[in-house]
Formats: sequence, C-alpha cells, structure tokens
Amino acid sequence: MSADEAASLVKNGDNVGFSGFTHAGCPKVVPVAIAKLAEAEHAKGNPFKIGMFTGASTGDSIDGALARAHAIKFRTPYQTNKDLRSAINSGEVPYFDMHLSSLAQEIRYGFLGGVDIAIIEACDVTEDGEIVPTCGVGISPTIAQKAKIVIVELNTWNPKGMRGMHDIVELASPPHRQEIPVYTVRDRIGKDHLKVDPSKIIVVKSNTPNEGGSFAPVDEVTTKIGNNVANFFIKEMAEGRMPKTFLPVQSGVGNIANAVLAAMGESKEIPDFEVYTEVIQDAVIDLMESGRIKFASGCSLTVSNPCIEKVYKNLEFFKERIVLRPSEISNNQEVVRRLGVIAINTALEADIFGNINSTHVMGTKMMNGIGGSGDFTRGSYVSIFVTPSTAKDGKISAFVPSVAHEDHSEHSVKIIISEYGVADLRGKSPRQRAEEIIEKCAHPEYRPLLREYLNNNVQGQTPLDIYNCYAFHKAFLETGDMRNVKWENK
Ligand code: 0RQ
Repeated sequence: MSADEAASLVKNGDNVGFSGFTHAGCPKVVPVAIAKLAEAEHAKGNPFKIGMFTGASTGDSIDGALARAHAIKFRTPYQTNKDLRSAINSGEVPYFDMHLSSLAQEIRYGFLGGVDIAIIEACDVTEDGEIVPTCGVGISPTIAQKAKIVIVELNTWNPKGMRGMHDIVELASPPHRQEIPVYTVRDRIGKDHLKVDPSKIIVVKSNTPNEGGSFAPVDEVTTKIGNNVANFFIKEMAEGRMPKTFLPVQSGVGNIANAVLAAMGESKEIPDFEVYTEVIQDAVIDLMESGRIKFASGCSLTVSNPCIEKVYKNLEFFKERIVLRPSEISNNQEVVRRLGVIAINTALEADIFGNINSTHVMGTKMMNGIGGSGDFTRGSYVSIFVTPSTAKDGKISAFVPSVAHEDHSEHSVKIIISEYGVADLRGKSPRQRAEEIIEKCAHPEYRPLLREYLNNNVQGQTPLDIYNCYAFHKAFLETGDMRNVKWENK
C-alpha cells in the first residue's frame, strides 16, 4: 500500500502503537501521512485525534508531525520533541509520563486501553509474518501482538543484514511469569524477529534516512563531569567496593551522558567494559571500535547518521558485539539488579537531601519525562546522577533546597556528580548529605546561599524549612535569577 492508503486505515479515536525507541527504529512515512489525514479532516470540521504508545521519544515524523497537526488524544511514555512539549505544557495534549520498562506489560494488563493499529519500521518482512526491526525495538513485540492491523514500514535505507542483531521476546503476565534468563550482558533469550499473523500485516515501502541529530561537542564542564565519574570508579575499585573487572554500565541520553562515556573510555585505569543500557549512543560505537567496550546490550542504536552508516558498513563486526532487546528486557529491574548495572543518569536539579528532579522545569513544565532513569536507578549496583552545577549562565542552580518535582527519591540516589566533585550519599543522614552536596557539588556562588538556608532552627530528621524551601525557584520566577533569593522569617 502507499503511505496514504495505510494511513486511511487509522480512524479518529484509535490507539496507535509505534515501533522504535528514541528516533531509532521509528516509522517515518505513515505517521506523516496520518498527520496529513488529520489536517484534512480538521479542515472539513471533523474531529481526528489518536492515542499514542511508543517505546520512548520518537523522530519528528511522529511526535512533531502529529503534534503540529493537533492530532494527539493522549501520549505516553516519553518525548523530547519541542512541538509536542509545547502542546503538553499548554494543556492541549494529555501526557502520561511513565517508566519505560512498564509500558509493554501495562498495555498487556489492559491498564491503558487497547491497541488498534501498530506501525513498525522493519528492514525485512517475510510471507509468513516474520518482521525484522531496524535500530530500535521498544514495545514492538507487544503492540504487534495486540493490534488488529500491523502496518510494516519496510525501510530499505536499513540493510536486511541487520537480522541477528535483535533478541525479541515478550514476557508472560503474572502469575505465570518466570525468571528472565539473562545472566550476562551477552545472553540471548528470544528470536531474531517478531512473528505476527501474516493476515494482519500491511506493507508500506520506504527509503528514508534515520532522524538522529548529532551531539554537542564535549566542552569544559562536561569533560570535568566525565573525569569526575571516571575517577570515582577508579577509587571504588581501588578501595574494594567495585570488582576490579568492573560492572556493566547504563548511561542516560544526551550530551552529558555521551561525554561521561567518552571520559570513561579514555581512562587507562578503567578496564575494558560492557554496557547494559537502553540507548546505545555514538560514544559506545566509538569505544567499541577502539576495543574499550566489549559488548553492548540495549534497546536502540540512538546514533547520528554518520555513525549508523559506519555500523551498516561493518555490520558483521557490530552484530557480534551488540544486541537490541525490547524495553521490558533492556530496562528490567530483575536483570539490572542481577548483573549489578552501574546506572548513570542526568538530573535537571537535585536537592541538598539527595532527591532528584529529572523532568519538570520549575516544577511545572515538562522537559522530556522520566524515561528509563527510574528503571535503572532503583535496581542498580550504584546509582549516579550527573549534572552541571548551574544552568542558564548561572541563573539557575542545579542544587536547590527542595526539588520542585521528585522523580528519584533520596532512598534510591547514591552518588551525585557535578563538574566540581562527587557527593557520596551512601550511609549518610539528610543533614550529612546536605553538607556533602553543598561542599562537593554546588557552584561556589551558590554555596553560601545554600548554607544560609540550612542554617535554620528546624528540628527533626530532615531540616526542611517549609517557608523557604522554594525560595530559589521563587527568586528565578520573579527576577530571572536564583541568586536574588530572599528568605522569609530569616
Ligand atoms: O537547556 O536545551 O535550552 O540549552 O535543560 O540540559 O544540561 O544539556 O543536559 O541534554 O543531558 O538533558 C535531565 C533533560 C538533561 C535529560 C535531562 C536545561 C539546560 C538545557 C538540557 P537548552 P543539558 P541533557 C535514558 C534515561 C530524564 C530521562 C532519563 C532527561 C536543557 O537527561 O530527559 O534520564 N532525563 N532517561 O539549560 C531549567 C534546570 C535545568 C534546566 C538544565 N534546573 N532548570 N532548565 N536545564 N537544568 C534515556 C531514555 O529514557 C530514552
């Protein structure tokens, strides 16, 4: 079928599941055709909106096109698109921000409504219903089973030879679920394809490049953060708290995460290592080529186009070193805890007691979502949050008296690292954590202000001053700079 013909199968109110994870592995032509259809219906005065399930964020052809067409009934579980973000924050699009590992099972449990149509990008599809995904898996096995119609976008920009890179499996629902037999990063437990009743499949051909952007070059601050992370690991190994053979690493998405991996790769004292993560970024591919990363298990190849072209040119080399799994396996806490994964994620802000806000700017505006950070943080061997000490030219401190929204609590956060140093929160009380975070991580300009805040007469386990805990945020909202903080009753 053509993309327009396939799009016409989607009806107003349908719930649509999309393949992929981040821009990687997402369909690109049918969603744009759905957006066009929505615009045509709206022009005729007819309603047209769909519910959207995805693996994580998507490319602009999904979230951007459908947001601009005002065609979204609801959206879950994660997004990074600026047009969609605006539609969410204006109240137009209801957004349900959830842990990525949970989505497939919550669809199966029936918590979120049915899936009418699945749209899956593939590099190959066979007569008997075998579908080979491209760069990302996400929730594809579940939406393919649940949907009444499966539209396969057969994208010949991706080589058929990708078959063998994926490990596709769907978990059974309780009370029939058993252990997940992933005992090492390299273990494969499923098939190299999705299998769907062929009578449900419709094929749309395309030849469309990936929609991946490139990373910002590593700068002074991100380099310092990366070096602090690497030095922390070296100390942990030297003092016997981490095996000298090292442990598998998960690192979040974005510029800082990419810079952290690059710094780890350069450190001579960190042994060659493996990655058990969700997004495999450019730095992983570079370190694989140099031999520093021996194997990577993930949910997607979220790399720039020059990087994916490099992978495709040397596919056999990378197929021996990469496995792409569904998000309910790549992000599964059972496996993360068993393997002893080191979780490194980025915070928007942290409070001095160790709570983390990864999602809400000033407590109200959605940035992206919790993504997989919670999946990994809670189950990890050691959970690390990294952040530059300030944002917006120093007008915002990443270290505040109280986070304005809480994604990861003090109970799950073990280490916080900024360009200034490493705050080790393990075994420390809230007052001790506050001292540690202010001295080791906060920007020197903000340290006296944070000490002023702590210098209160509040008794109890946690010296939270409810009159002043949002004074930094209030100063930013009123004057555009947290340094203009004014305390109440001080
Ligand atoms: O703004 O883009 O206008 O310059 O936030 O910040 O420092 O470039 O960091 O790109 O790594 O993103 C938490 C959003 C960090 C991301 C977050 C502003 C800052 C800048 C981006 P500009 P940086 P990153 C794996 C795990 C949750 C999901 C997750 C994220 C922009 O890492 O979404 O961990 N994490 N998933 O200026 C206001 C603050 C700010 C701030 C930074 N306190 N207040 N703005 N910024 N701090 C991936 C998946 O799950 C798929």
